[in-house]
Amino acid sequence: MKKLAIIGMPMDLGQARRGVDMGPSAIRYAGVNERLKRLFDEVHDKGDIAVGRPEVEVDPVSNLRNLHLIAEKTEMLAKEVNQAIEEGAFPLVFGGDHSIAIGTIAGVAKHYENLGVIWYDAHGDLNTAETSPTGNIHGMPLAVSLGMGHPLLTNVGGYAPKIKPENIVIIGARSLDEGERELIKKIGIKVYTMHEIDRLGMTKVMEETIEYLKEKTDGVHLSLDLDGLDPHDAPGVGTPVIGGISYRESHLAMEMLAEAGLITSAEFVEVNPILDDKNKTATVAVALMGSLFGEKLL
Ligand code: B3U
Ligand code: MN
Ligand code: MN
Repeated sequence: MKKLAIIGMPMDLGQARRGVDMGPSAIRYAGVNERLKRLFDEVHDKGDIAVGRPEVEVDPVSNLRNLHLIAEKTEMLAKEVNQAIEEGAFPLVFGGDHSIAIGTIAGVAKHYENLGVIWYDAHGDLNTAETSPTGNIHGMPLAVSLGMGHPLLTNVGGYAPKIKPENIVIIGARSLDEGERELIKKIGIKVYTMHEIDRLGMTKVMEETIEYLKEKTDGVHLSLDLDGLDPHDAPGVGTPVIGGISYRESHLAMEMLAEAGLITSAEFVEVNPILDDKNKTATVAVALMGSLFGEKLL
């Protein structure tokens, strides 16, 4: 019995551009339910987490914009994700900016001894208040999940850390801050930047990623930031970075993950329909979900 639980997280508090809170609506508009119903025995769309319309925090904690709100709302998401897993469903979360991953991973990681994470992104999202050039928490969720950052964030879900550096693979990086580069080297995170993707090809990158995670993890979360793709293919994102992963390479990556049967939870984030071109980015996200869950061309 293959069950899917869809959870929308309409939150834009992790960065400064409004509109990414409409991501879950845009993804549903692009036909996600109909598409995934063919691939699961049961699809339960649980609707959206009640983020509401909170005023952005007037008194920001130093270099952590909307800290309290994000801690509170990601805690709600963590509970919902946890419940979906307890019900025996595969949790699929729609963002929202990438700060939502703090909640998704908090809900997932306690179900595994060694959760693997594939972070498909132009960015490392490994900043802390000390290293962040912007104070935007969407640039911090991977560090937070490793137990680094403000305790209000690292303790979402009631435990920390959620994941270990050796169980992480970053794919598509091309915009890393100085502190992130240092951290990657210091704690030993596997990273396939665009250089390796160009050099090895996506087939080899995914073969190596699957091999690397297969043995040592008992579940793998896919956190896919649409800005990992090239802005030509996914223009509706808040911080586009040229020179990214193509639509075709991304399909191949998802198909190889489907074949490997490796992924146990997923989130698709940073879809901003206000910045998009006729809902192209949400449509791309839904197509990639099709491949991730085993859709075949023939
Ligand atoms: N690394 C920068 C920029 C950034 C991170 N994530 C996104 N943009 N989407 C930061 O603000 O931490
Ligand atoms: Mn990101
Ligand atoms: Mn990004």
